[in-house]
Amino acid sequence: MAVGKSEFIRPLPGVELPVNNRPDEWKIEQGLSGAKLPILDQSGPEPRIIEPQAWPEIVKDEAAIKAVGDPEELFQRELVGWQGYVEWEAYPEKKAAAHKILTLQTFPPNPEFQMGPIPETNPVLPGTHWKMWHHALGGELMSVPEDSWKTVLREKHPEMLHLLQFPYNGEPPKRLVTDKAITPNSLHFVRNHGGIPLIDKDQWSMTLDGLVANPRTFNLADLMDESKYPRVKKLVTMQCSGTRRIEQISLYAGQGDEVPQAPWAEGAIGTAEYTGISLKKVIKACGGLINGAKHLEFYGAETYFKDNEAMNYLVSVPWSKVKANEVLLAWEMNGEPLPAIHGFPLRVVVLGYIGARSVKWLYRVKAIEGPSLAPVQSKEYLYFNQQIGKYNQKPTDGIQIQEMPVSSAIMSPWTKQVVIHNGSIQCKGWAYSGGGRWPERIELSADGGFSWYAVPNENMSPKHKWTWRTWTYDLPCDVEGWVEIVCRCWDNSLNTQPLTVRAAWNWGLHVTSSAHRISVYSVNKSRERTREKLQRFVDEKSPIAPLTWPEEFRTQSWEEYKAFWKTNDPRDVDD
Ligand SMILES: Nc1nc2c(c(=O)[nH]1)N[C@H]1C(S)=C(S)[C@@H](COP(=O)(O)O)O[C@H]1N2
Ligand SMILES: [Mo]
Repeated sequence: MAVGKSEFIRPLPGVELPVNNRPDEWKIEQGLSGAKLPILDQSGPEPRIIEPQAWPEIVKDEAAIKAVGDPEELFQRELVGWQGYVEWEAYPEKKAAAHKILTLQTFPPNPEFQMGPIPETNPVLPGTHWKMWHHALGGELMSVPEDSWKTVLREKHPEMLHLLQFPYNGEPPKRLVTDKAITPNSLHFVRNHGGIPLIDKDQWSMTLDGLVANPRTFNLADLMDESKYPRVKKLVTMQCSGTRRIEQISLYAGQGDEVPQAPWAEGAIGTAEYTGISLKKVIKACGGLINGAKHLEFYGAETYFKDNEAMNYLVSVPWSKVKANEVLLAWEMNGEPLPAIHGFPLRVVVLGYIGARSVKWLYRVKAIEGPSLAPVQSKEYLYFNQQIGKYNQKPTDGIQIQEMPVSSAIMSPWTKQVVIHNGSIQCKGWAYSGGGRWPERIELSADGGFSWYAVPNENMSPKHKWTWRTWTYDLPCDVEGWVEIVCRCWDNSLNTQPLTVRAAWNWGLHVTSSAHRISVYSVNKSRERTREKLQRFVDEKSPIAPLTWPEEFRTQSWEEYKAFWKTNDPRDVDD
């Protein structure tokens, strides 16, 4: 009987191995355990090692927290029929109370996953901090994490990849991302910054105020009045600027914003037909903008936490975008009422901008002079220069991301996959460009980006101004072994994608728009020998996977071998 591996490496009884290093020293030296790597400080007269530091002790001043007040009263539901909605922006004293409670205690650190192994669980990350912050305030927020998860299970497809349980962030698995050019609602990715408010549509209303001539409140029936607001139906691709972040995380983790966020792959993008009206018409109904208003700030009903502050979800878009009729207020998604998870009963849909501006569970639109100062607008969703590091950057160093650059991704095959083919590898994926530009040409390379084949037009889904195009292509590939398949898109302005992740680096881990690269192990069955060999695996009943296992049968007989040397030059020659 074979000796088990663990038996083999166990030291002999009574023999102590003379080990001075920590057991994982080799892994640390090789960068295979980045989170534990000590910092090397060379800035002083002598080099110094800063070991990973222990997290400060968790503290909680129960008495002082209690003295702030009764959570049931402090943080109560703002409106009848709006489960999970606590209003913050209208009550500075309430914000102050929440801040006090959050700073009278500390929370354990988030588990490291960017520089450590990503857990093999679904949900991948639990979102422990966010749950704790909601529980720390209590009141209406107490049951939000649990209620939100129930909504996920009710509304989303059972095959969704749950990247972050709370706030819920999920994307469809690769095989379903581009299965249809229009994404079914249950498979559309979800990016939440907080809980999912459950709003009774009959109790819903929205206020338009700030720098408008006549501030007004609208209910759904008002907005659905076609005699006042012409109905708009638009096919729109929503893309989170974090899409494909995993490529940046896997190469060089380093996020400007320390909060663990969804390690998005290629599925944080989806396309749906939205029904609603143009926001411009609603602003007109309020008598238009006044006093130099240039931006519209959107308020989402859920609670967002940032730096020990509680707030609602706020972002803004410029008036020029609204004026062009490119900002919709939508209540239907693919012919159905918006699912709760996508903003029921009404959300903003900003055509051609990153998803972050398309505010869900909208309850207020405020006309303001400059871009919103709220953190999602001013401190997050920023595009930094590559040379700005974590300890150097400040928010004004980043470009506020609005329109995504042209991008594309391969959904099949998967990276590291062994593909048996007949001379061409069947590939499929998506391509998208922000700002109302669209994919004109999609190109694939089987040699790392030296030669490119164009996907024929008939293999691409129809062209629309605000949407992606899905595509399929049989990529010619003669060689065997590892090949690097690359995909890139040219949009109608002839913008294309940088060829490497590093060439378009962002410390904020947003906008991974480089050409998508995957490594595939090509097995070309159109080659006779490969075909025969594969048949032998079948005949010999021998497993063909995994790649690194030796073959269990002889691949050449001695007769064949000797015959070769008789008819060919020998290994060495004398003259
Ligand atoms: N109220 C609110 N609106 C929001 C968000 C949010 O967290 N809260 N997330 C934004 C972000 S970052 C994205 S990418 C899109 C995602 O839309 P979806 O969840 O419907 O796919 O919603 C945007 N609207
Ligand atoms: Mo997003």
